[in-house]
Amino acid sequence: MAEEKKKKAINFREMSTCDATVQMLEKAAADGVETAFTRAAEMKACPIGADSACCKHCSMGPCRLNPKDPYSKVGVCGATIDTIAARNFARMVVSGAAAHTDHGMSMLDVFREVVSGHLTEYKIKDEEKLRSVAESVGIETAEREVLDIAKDLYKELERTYTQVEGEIPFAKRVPEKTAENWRKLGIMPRGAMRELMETMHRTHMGVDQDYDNIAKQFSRTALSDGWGGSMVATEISDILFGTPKPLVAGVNMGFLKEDHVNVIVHGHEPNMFESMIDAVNDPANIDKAKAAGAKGINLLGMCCSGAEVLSRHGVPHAGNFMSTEAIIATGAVDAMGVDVQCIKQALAPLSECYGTKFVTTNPRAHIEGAIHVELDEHDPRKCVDRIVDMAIERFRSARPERIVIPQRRDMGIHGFSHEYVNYMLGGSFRGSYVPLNDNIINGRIRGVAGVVGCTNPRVKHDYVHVECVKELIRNDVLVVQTGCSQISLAKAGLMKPDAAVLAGDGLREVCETVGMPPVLGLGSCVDNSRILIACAEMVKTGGLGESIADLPVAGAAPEWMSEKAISIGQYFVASGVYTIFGVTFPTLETTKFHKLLFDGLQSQYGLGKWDFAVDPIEMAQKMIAHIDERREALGITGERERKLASMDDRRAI
Ligand code: XCC
Repeated sequence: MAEEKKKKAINFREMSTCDATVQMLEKAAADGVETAFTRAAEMKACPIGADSACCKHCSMGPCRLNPKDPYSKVGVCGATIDTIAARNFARMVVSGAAAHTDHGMSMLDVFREVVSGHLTEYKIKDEEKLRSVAESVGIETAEREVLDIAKDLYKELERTYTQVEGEIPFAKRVPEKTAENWRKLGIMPRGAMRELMETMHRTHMGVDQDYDNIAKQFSRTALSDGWGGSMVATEISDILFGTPKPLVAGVNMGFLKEDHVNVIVHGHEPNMFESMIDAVNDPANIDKAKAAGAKGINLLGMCCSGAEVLSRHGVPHAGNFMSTEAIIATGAVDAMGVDVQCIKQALAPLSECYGTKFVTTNPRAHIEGAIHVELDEHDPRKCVDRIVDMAIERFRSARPERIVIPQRRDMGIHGFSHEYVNYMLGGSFRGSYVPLNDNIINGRIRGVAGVVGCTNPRVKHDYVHVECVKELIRNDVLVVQTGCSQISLAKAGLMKPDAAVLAGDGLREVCETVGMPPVLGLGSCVDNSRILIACAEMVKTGGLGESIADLPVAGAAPEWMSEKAISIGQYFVASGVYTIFGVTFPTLETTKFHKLLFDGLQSQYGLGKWDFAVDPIEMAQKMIAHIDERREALGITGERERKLASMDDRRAI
């Protein structure tokens, strides 16, 4: 019988460099359960789809063009390969941007309810941040009550979504020359709802059929994510739950505890997690766990939810996107509560195999086979306490006979923010980006790279992230990180100050002087907005050009998989950043649309540009080449100083 046909043995060592993940994938295979790794090995990616040579926007098709000779055919309506690929790309941007902006909108919903006094479970935790965000969008804060400022801020930030005409509030943070260029090109975003709607309209059959014009609109849409929805998500989360400050925290599966009730939170929005922290620390719940025979309740995060609370509270992180199934395969997870985004549907049947209580909590994300307990922000404890109860019950009565917890615990420093970079390099009295810019100008730091994004079973898990970052720091490039990439590097030990020994002489000197790691984790994927703000600060500080496009910076998503990554990539490109992706790229190299993304956006429009490489060293070298090109254009290629900065030198800066 087909099902009984022996499947080819898979060598998981070739699929991941994460020891704990490999160990658990082997266990899952021995237990007879599938994972995304085994499914990817058995299912080839569709070649037509991978090249974006297929259009299914109407029922005259779906139309398949020939990727080997893309201009030999057009679709039934006459759509060319450039129109088809541009429309497909635009819709990836829309989906990714919608995910981030909807996340930002829910944070703003919580904020509105807090400010209006309807919601008392959450509070304004970071008043200093509230004031600084309000000031950045032109709200008067001097001698005003916190609540008054918060009400004005809510009204102002709502425009990020609903504004029909005119610029979104955080456009005020964009360096003037960059913003001027957007206005000239017609890509300064209006409210996200309008941009998302217009892009969906334009990509309907028979509307916008000029790839160049479509590219302008998806750039505007992506900008409404980066400088809009994502930025609101980050800033409101900081105001409500606190701006992260560096702290020592751990990642990996070794933080599961066999003698505790283990609860995992997975997804993206921080509010459910914040309430879960209260629930697992509630003495009543701890007593219940003890009565069931456990020593206590152990809470861990996964994916971006995990990155949020790793940064803010030092809650251990169990693993990134490609480890989520492996973590269930330990058998040690009593309950997993999930909200939105990056939750593999396979987690539901897999949880059933191991008796894990798999609980969806968000009205936007039900999963067949999961238990649904909806979270109402007005009474969040009702939902999270129920998850804890289910976890305790599973601990008491339904744990599998064999639990295996890989003994890997990787400590590092997490919780950097653009505010902290200010303080860290400038000191508490002279907080500024001057020292960062100065170290870039004098060449100790060659440039800054954002290495971010997902993991993907089509490439060796964690490997591309880690090797790319190692090559960058070896060449004096300071690396900032978010999302699952940050977890890959944390597992490799690069979030420790000791990792400075792997850096080039110049970067090492700066790291050792300040006591910082060469790789700085900034949080979850919406926190890529922190990187945008840092870029804007670098421009405003001076000495590195007048627009973001002038900066010696580059971005990469070495193992990307989600549409959110495409939106992030596009908002970095549209902001002026050279951005390189790995795995695969949804265009055909020989097409005009590809040339626009990989060259024209920069050469014709003064934005950034896309690039692609699968090999991590090639990827890093391409980023370094771009950084060097920018350094040359800025006239800062001169000999690098190798002098160790004394405290006097630092004070003098
Ligand atoms: Fe998802 Fe955000 Fe990608 Fe990780 S990095 S796989 S998008 S969890 Ni955001």
